[in-house]
Amino acid sequence: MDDIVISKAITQSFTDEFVNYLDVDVAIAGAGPSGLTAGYYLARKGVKTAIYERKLSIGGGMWGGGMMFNRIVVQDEAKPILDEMGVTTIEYQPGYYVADSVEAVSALCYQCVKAGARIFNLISVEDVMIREEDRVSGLVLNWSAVTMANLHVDPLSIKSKWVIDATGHDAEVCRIVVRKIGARLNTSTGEVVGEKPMWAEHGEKDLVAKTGEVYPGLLTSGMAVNAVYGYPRMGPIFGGMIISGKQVAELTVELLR
Ligand code: 48F
Repeated sequence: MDDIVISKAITQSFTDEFVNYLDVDVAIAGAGPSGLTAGYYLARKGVKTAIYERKLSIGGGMWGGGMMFNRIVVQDEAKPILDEMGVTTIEYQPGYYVADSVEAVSALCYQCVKAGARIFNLISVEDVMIREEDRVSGLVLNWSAVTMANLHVDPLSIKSKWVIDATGHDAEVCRIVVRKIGARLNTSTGEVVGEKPMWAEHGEKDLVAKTGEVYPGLLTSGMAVNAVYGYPRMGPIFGGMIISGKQVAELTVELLR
């Protein structure tokens, strides 16, 4: 057993892959349920997709279910997606399906990676690349450990035809675009409006209605949509998140054509 071979295998294979993904079709910020679903459907269409996740674990807010009861609820429209991913659901009442959040996250992650999307965890999106007359054209990345330790270390950049902000409640990429270049987003104020109090029915509908392009080169999916447009949060119903992920993938495939 050669320790150096083990070290080489890890560093070389990671570096090869990272270099290969410096120029992608789609870069997704955030590996929560919407980012993972988007990655799965994009990769299934042969789109070169990289997902960058700040944390060690992927899955975002899905692990914890509702208030740490590790169950999620989805509605009729989302059930076929969970079926396709191989997640077991139980109909609790007509139109309300319960799933184990641990199984759901694991399945989304596995299917996303097996479909061909690459997930780079422990990497934070800290800035965007703006080119071609104010179009978002890539992401600026750093190790999350660098950010957490407040080290003065410069980041690296990746180029992307389209960027998807799937960073959840914080809508971080959209906020960066507004802050850094004073961009006007496709929202009522031109800025990130901020999410409104919990209202599952409206939150879910608004999310699906507004998933899409919010600025040239930049799309939003999942909870980031509600944060950007000023729509209600929806709590532990997760159907809208995965529907939004599928929808943003389909839209991006069209845009790439
Ligand atoms: O928050 P998150 O799960 O977003 P989502 O996919 O789903 C929202 C639900 O979990 C829940 C909800 C359901 O009703 O309201 O909140 O829209 O996943 C977002 C992921 O993005 C990562 C973050 O760690 C999380 O895993 N993230 C956030 N900012 C960055 C980031 C960043 N700057 N760089 C990289 N990853």
